[in-house]
Amino acid sequence: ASKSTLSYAQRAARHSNPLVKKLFEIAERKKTNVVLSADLASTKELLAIADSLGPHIAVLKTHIDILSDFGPATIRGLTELAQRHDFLLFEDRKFVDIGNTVQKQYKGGALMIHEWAHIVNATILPGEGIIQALDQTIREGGITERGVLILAEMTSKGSLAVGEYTRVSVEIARKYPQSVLGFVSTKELSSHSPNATRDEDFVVFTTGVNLSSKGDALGQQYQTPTTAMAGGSDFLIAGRGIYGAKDPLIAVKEYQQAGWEAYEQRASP
Ligand code: BMP
Repeated sequence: ASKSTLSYAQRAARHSNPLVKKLFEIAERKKTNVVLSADLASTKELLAIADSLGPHIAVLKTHIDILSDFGPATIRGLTELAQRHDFLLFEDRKFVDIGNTVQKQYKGGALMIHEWAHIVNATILPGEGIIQALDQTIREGGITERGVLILAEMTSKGSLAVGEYTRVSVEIARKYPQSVLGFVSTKELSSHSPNATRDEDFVVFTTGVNLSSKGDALGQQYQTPTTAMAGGSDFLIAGRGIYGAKDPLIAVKEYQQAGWEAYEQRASP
């Protein structure tokens, strides 16, 4: 069976990566495939929205460098809320550098990303070394449940993350099954590729999801939860559509319901 016709529970049961298993189990348990892109500017606002919307999301995505007051209280708060509300933390850091530099940015530095973020992302623009570097830190870093998503496409107008770049993203992902969980992309990429193996199951996270807008004034381009899920997405990343709504709690429930219905439609036998 193609992975997109399987349920999250079935995929959890047969996946070999413990973090992907956990992610699918959370989705199944909470009946949500929503990833909240919590692009807020203070720790207080970030933790408040994580606390109130936490029960409705599978993953909280951060841009931790947007915060004006990042510190130990941010890490403590996020970690505590992730446990309490049963979601994972994804730092949208988009690493792009030589492997040696990226290891330093990931493992230590001001942001301590490896310490608190279950998931990070990276682009293969620098070549395979960047993924090799992150994989090494994940395998040898002494913390379990850490993984990478390769940024295989982008939603902004004129994006150059297309064609050969996207194809090689998938090829590199196949070489690091212990740490590469899947992709950030607008649609399913891997199972159509000629080198796909029968058992591989990459997770697709899709940004640029919005129920009511087509885009913004700076090149962002949106699709709906329904089209994203129909295209093979597994997790829907929404930011302003949720936190920018008049009532974010009502909004997150709408995205949860739309995403879950589209998933059930796809996974039903
Ligand atoms: P919004 O739903 O408010 O447009 O936010 C989208 C989020 O996803 C932002 O955090 C942005 O940085 C991120 N993102 C994106 O929009 N397109 C991509 O191709 C990759 C991203 O990480």
